[in-house]
Amino acid sequence: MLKLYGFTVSNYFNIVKVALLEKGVDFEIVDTFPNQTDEFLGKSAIGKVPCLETEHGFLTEASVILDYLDDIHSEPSLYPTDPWQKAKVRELMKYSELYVELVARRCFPEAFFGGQVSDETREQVKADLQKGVAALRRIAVFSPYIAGEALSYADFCFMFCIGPAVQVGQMMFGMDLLADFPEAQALLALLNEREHVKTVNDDMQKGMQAYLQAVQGK
Ligand SMILES: N[C@@H](CCC(=O)N[C@@H](CS)C(=O)NCC(=O)O)C(=O)O
Repeated sequence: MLKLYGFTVSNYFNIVKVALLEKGVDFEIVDTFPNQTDEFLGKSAIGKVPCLETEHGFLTEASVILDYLDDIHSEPSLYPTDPWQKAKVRELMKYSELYVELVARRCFPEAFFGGQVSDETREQVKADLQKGVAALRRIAVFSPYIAGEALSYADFCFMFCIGPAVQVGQMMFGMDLLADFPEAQALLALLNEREHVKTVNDDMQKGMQAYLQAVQGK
């Protein structure tokens, strides 16, 4: 059986977890915080989660895992069959990750972990976040899903990337990234109605305390 390593608060872990649930694939969760032990580096070479254990070995990087899952469990597929439409879904996934989540992540130390980031980082993140969200908006469809009429991986990537970005926007800059973005708000409301999204979000809330204790205890 597939084993998914990670922890319930990790947004990248949750993208893969919700995909497995939506696809109805049997899998087991191995609760794991990112770490640099030799044992874990033997599974995830960079020590990050998620990491998927398969009959062939270990696989890392959320989007790579998603591709693999769609290849081995193509029903239901979370990619369009049309190559162009599939590429557009992947483009949306990239934008969510590179230009929204990874930008916001630079402020995670201050927003979530009691640290501080430099004024330069703060200003850069504020500008880049707005730029990233505006860019995503230019290529998103929202009818009602982010890539069009069909649910796809891009919806889950968007949801789990914009979530922390919105939190960073509020906590660091007192700014609501989605205030003038009703299409995104409507999509998030739609996705939050899904049974498996609710499960993932409930588990995230339950795991938050343990995670914060583990991080603060370091
Ligand atoms: N590019 C990676 C990012 C994964 C990632 O950043 N995971 C976080 C948890 S949400 C992590 O393991 N962080 C620990 C670290 O950066 O060392 C992916 O797509 O899977």
